[in-house]
Amino acid sequence: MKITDAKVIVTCPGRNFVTLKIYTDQGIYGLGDATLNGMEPAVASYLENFCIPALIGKDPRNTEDLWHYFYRGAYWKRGSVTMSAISAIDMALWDIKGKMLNTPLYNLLGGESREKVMVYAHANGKSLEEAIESVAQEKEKGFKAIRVQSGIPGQPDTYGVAKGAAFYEPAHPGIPHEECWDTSKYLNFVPRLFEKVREVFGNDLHLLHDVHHRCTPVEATRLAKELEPFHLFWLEDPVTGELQEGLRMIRKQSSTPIAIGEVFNSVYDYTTLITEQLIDYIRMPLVHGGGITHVKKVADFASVYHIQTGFHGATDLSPVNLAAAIHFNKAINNFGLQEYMPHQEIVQEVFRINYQFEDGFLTIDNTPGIGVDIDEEKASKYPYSPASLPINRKMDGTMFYW
Ligand code: KDG
Ligand code: MG
Repeated sequence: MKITDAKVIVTCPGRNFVTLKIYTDQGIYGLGDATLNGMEPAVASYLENFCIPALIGKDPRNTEDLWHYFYRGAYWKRGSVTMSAISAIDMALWDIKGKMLNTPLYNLLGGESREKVMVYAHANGKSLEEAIESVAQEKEKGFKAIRVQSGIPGQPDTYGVAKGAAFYEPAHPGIPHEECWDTSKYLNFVPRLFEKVREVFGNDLHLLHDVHHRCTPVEATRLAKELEPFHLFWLEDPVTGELQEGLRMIRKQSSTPIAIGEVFNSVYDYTTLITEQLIDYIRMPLVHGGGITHVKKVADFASVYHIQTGFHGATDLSPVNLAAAIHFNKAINNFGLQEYMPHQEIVQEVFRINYQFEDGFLTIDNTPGIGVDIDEEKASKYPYSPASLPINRKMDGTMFYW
């Protein structure tokens, strides 16, 4: 079996997606997600100029060797752009493998460890009251786990809060727009938010919160301790993950579970965090973490240390990634929770999906491979539209993490 061709499809049905399609001499093709929010053309270019020419003529069944060809074989390693490209190649090859063997992807990753995967919703509001209303709406839809983000009194912008009635989408047309941030206002407010949410909804609902990398270890430790009475399912990205040792202080002083790594792309981002048991959930998704081949190894490594998966699943990850993640989560033993921000309806004009939400869980059908397809004619009607993620400054203008 040989790879005969591959192409990159960039489309914008409401938001940008990059999809890699790999063709074989046996009429089977595979799809992989290569979307990296705000950096789509960079990944497309790496795929088109460096990866695709090297793929032609290779045997698509050799997923392990091809992963190492593009990772180990490349002198310049890691980084979100190249790892997203490798992820897409790997995902598409596993899609081909499943189609070739006429079986859904989860059967190749361990079979069925569970029938359905629990997912969490996003609730957000410009004020505490609006956030509470939003939690009620998501609970009404059947979600058993809900992430809560709220506007902070006295602070004009807050991560995770939708501007209008529309869905929360952080990327905006053109160059990055600027947001501003005040950590002390945030730290004073968030425990009050969760106190209220528990008071209104009781203890059964799983609650999550995303700090989005904005605290120092000492600030994050204070927050994790003050949130302890409200029993969060997880506190996400409490500090930036660039310094893995930064998680030690939080871990030593608080029992609030920690999830980290939606911006990670390698097992080497996780080694200290896993071996020292500094975290509880790995967030690195298939689309940015080197695909199924690499993330399976990270998940297996994590399982030895009682750490579970909690993959990133915002709307800037395509349906191809989400379907692959459902297969993955269905198969492994140490699945924790999957993020689920439903895509806008228009996305389904371009992508035919094979998963379904019901009562707080996602299920996937038995279509061979990953099971998602793309309508290229429809995709071509929605050309790439440049958009960037924001940048963030402290109130005095100092550049900060977004
Ligand atoms: O593109 C960036 C978003 O995917 C990210 O900000 C979303 O933090 C996020 C989350 O937890 O979903
Ligand atoms: Mg996040």
